[in-house]
Amino acid sequence: MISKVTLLFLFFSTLGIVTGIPKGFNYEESEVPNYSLINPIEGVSKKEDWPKRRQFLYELVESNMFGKAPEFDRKSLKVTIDTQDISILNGKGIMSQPVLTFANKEVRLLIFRPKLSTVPVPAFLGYNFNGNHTVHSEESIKITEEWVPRKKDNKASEGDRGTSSSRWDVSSIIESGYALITVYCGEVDPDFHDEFKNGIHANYPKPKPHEWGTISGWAWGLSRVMDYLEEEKFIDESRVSVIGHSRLGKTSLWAGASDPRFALVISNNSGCGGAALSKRKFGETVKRINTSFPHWFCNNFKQYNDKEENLPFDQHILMSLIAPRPLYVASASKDLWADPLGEFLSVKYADPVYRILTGEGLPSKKMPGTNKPIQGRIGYHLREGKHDITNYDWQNYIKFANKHLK
Ligand code: GTR
Repeated sequence: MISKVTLLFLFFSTLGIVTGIPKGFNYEESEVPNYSLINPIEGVSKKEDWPKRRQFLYELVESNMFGKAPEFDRKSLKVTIDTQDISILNGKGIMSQPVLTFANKEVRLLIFRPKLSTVPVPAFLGYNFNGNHTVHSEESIKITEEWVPRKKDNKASEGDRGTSSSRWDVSSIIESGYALITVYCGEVDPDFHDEFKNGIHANYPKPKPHEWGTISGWAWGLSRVMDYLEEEKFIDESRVSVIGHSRLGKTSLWAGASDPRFALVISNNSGCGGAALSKRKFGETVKRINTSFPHWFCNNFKQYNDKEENLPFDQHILMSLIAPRPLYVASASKDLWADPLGEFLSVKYADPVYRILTGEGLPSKKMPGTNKPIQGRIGYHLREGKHDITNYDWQNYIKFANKHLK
């Protein structure tokens, strides 16, 4: 007799809900097809050759994957201060919540900065998934009025305060002398497909096949935050690390590639469409991501559904576009959906670009074991555990930022 519990287990495990890993995809190294990758430094024998090669590669990735975002007139960015700064973390930090208005959207920043600093501080900038009020339990954090996922009527509520706080190591960040700036991604562009009628897209004509999807829109939003940071006085805009987890890690990578003002770039478990090589077809595939999230990439990317081998580049090119700025990619051992080895190989194959431009790259050609970070001009670690961003990850990002930005 099979018990009800076993039946339920079998039912949910076919859906991939028990393991967290969807079924019907490849998780076997032996099943990875043969693939060939373009050489990022083809025709580049010295530093001076890189800008031209980079421009060619940038346009390839932009027009086939993320999509071109519109120009922005900085004079149209409006800043509103409608809240008071408050003291947090037993007086060690100050919290502020300015609102930026651009492309007809109001986007509220949540900023934590060290109280005692007399000079502008370096910062981490990254989106959150569910609203600023989920990042920390402080009750004066404004609750977003925009669409939020997985909630009744897609409305955020008081009950969500601090529910994502394990993902934001605010005290370590502040105590290490950094500010943290976070924004709810849904205030820039809600994370569902409606033919680009919502979010910042609504302010522009419907995207053509080579024009911006939501990830490119989110990255563009981070550039607007950067426009603001260039004007305000507490944060040193020349030392901003852009960071993101998962879909927001894909976003931080594209933000770093498309805007050279980001001094350092961090991708946490970004997987398919982020750091992982697509041609390995390990875990999530191009077809799956374009089907589940038709709004994330530009329409041209859909021509590679089930045809990864036809892609004129792979994700090591996205990594290369960030050079010479420091780049950190992190994976998690149980996050097979995001293909940890594919994420490592991407940075490994971008290493030659870093070597030519800076003389320094990834410290090892071999993938390190779990919880054994390697940090050169490129950093990488494989954290023990599941798809998530934890204090362990933050400790390594802070160390990496200390090495490069202090
Ligand atoms: C998954 C998606 C991944 C990743 C993840 C996330 O459903 O397949 O590519 O982005 O969502 O953002 O949490």
